[in-house]
Amino acid sequence: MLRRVAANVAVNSWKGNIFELDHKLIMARQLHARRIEGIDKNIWVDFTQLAADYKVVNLGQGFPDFSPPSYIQEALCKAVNGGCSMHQYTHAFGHPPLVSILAKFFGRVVGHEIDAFEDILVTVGAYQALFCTFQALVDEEDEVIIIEPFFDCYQPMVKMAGGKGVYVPLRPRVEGGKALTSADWVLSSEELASKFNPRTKAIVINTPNNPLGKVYKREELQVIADLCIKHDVVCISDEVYEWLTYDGAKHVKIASLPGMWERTVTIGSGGKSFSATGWKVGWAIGAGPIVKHLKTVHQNSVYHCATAAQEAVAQGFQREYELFGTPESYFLQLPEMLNQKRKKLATCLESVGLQPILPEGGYFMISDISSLKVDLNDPSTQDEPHDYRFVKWLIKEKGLATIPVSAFYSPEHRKDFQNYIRFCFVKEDSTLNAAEDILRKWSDLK
Ligand code: IK2
Repeated sequence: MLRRVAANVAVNSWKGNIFELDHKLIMARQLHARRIEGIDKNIWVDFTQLAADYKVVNLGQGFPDFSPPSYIQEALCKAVNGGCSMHQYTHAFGHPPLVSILAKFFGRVVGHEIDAFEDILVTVGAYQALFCTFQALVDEEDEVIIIEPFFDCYQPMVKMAGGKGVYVPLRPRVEGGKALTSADWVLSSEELASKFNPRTKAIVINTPNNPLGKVYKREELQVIADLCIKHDVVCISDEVYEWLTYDGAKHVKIASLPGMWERTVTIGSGGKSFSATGWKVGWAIGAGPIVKHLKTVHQNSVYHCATAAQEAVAQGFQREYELFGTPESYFLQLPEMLNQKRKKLATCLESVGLQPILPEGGYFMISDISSLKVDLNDPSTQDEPHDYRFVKWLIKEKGLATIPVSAFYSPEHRKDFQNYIRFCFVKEDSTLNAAEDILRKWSDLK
């Protein structure tokens, strides 16, 4: 190869056209690895850019546009001013104060003793915890069952690990009318059971779910747990919104069900826990014999996460440990505050004819857009799913950013779910009011 390049460079230098040649050579050889084929599009990259270009009211990406609680900001400042060690590497698999308090805190929640140094890996956000999990556990040809709709990165991450995603959709139960809450979206136990086979290595669940807001009931989790145990399958449980449940819905950790601790990796996020998504501190918790493989990926890729941010999250959990179950706990205050915002957005959407599916948990609310008659005449988007076209139109023409829900489906099921868009309600009331103004003006014109 090198010799060929050298020869060609010589010829083209003589022609005085070396730059053109370099370009052609690169094109002649497939540069990218096959494992990244078909996953170059990313909803967050594309739609966040579009929202920024059009300076919109942003109910798109899931981040609060209000500050984290003051005590956690102070904890970060204290950490940053805390001397040399806060600015240097800490323990590769998690800053000792953080893994210690996570072990204590979640040991109490899950009802199982957790070893701070064996059973926990601290990562760059929940995102990297997911990446380490798939890389560590999924082999070429392994199948991974993914329940739809799903946080979009599961599919490319399974592909990059060489595995095959096998998809099972939650379906709206529409007897006697439309599904009104996320609890009306259910799994068929038979359909789920039919997806398990000897190649199945893992199943991914997300509760509370992004984008739907479904909070799995204990009975629903038991069906999944029974299948995992029967088929000797690992459960990857993404629980980044675990504190955010509404109207009496209760978050249950699948790792707490009998026989599941040994086969579950639970993923969490300091960013979502403390409304500080930019800090990117996450974790994977599970039995040591599983987590040690995640550590292998971590030590050979990222190795370590920012010390000061880990220290601040540790302080936050220490405080929550002491206040757990009391009115001062942020993990109680945050869902109370978000519940008001959830109701505000639902009322607004209903009043303009956008029937929302009321979420039982999480940051998001989805809404059916099939009844809206909009002239989507932008030729540049004509090959895209309906919800993508609609969201682009809403950004460009009305100045409101949301996210198309078909992005949370596999390519094979995407076409069946292109009539919903997702709103993030974890926003200042002024942002929600601005969105309401846009929707009202538009509905008055219709
Ligand atoms: N898992 C789920 C289910 C998430 O929703 C997220 C964050 N997603 O937020 C973007 C959006 O949907 O608008 C993550 C994992 C990643 O969390 P972290 O920020 O801790 O990496």
